[in-house]
Amino acid sequence: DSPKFEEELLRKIAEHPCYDRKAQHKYGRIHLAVAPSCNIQCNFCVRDFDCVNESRPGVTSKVLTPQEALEKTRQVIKDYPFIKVVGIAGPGDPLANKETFETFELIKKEFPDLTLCMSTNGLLLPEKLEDILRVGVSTLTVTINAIDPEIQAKIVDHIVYHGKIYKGIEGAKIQVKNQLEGVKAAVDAGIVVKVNTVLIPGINDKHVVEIARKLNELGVYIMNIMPLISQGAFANIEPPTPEERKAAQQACEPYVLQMRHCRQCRADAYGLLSQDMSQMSEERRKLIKI
Ligand code: CLF
Ligand code: SF4
Repeated sequence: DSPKFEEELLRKIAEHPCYDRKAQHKYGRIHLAVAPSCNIQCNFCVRDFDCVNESRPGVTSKVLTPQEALEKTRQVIKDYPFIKVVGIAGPGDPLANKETFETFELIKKEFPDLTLCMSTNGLLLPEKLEDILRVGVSTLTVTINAIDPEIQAKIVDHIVYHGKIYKGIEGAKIQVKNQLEGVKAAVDAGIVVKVNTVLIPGINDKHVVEIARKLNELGVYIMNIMPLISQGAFANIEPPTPEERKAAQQACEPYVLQMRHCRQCRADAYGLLSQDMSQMSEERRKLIKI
């Protein structure tokens, strides 16, 4: 680890609206919705919509090709030069879509100074880490809702891994193992890792501190505890109250830095976190041709 590399990473954190609370009002991000497929089935997910591991409920982002994504980035960066981060966060799992890597390659070639960011369920993280590093991703989010496979099995119905379906505990064991190994390898390779945890009352609410302790051990930079979105198989579970979420964050804080300003963005959001420009008027969209 050269001092120059460290310095560069610190700059990236300071300019990342999700990783640094102070950066959220100054710097923005653009999400490129190039990744429609997913390889797992979370019980709180309805796949007509964006991945809710890093997203807002009930929205469907239009999927772009890598070339369209590059074009959109050009247009948006021209109008919003304060955007410093290009993220791929769905609408499915970025690692389950080869377009994710094609897109990052195109962006890196044209915009070498932008920070490349990605959010994943982590199932394919160990085997894709080399590609992630090759295309230049430096900030990575992994959604970890449990480190105990018994609990994870209640949250994810099944996974599709190397062409085979694994249900319940069998799938949970594979996913948890890959997530933890993948996070460790990513941290060791110099990627700044964030973990998103969906707080699900009665399922993992008593388990989050155990997750936080593990994240500390693995060298995770920041943890984002998000409230459950009650839909799909979990439609009947009440989401946590703001007080319950706050208590969970407080309990985890001694182990890992807490993110408290998440906006649960769409897979095609852009601008400052506080102003989601993807919801701007049609006229404005046409004006800047996106
Ligand atoms: Fe996007 Fe996520 Fe990167 Fe940020 S969002 S891929 S880390 S650039 Fe940020 Fe949005 Fe919350 Fe995500 S506010 S949903 S944490
Ligand atoms: Fe849905 Fe995201 Fe879970 Fe895939 S990883 S099932 S897209 S919430």
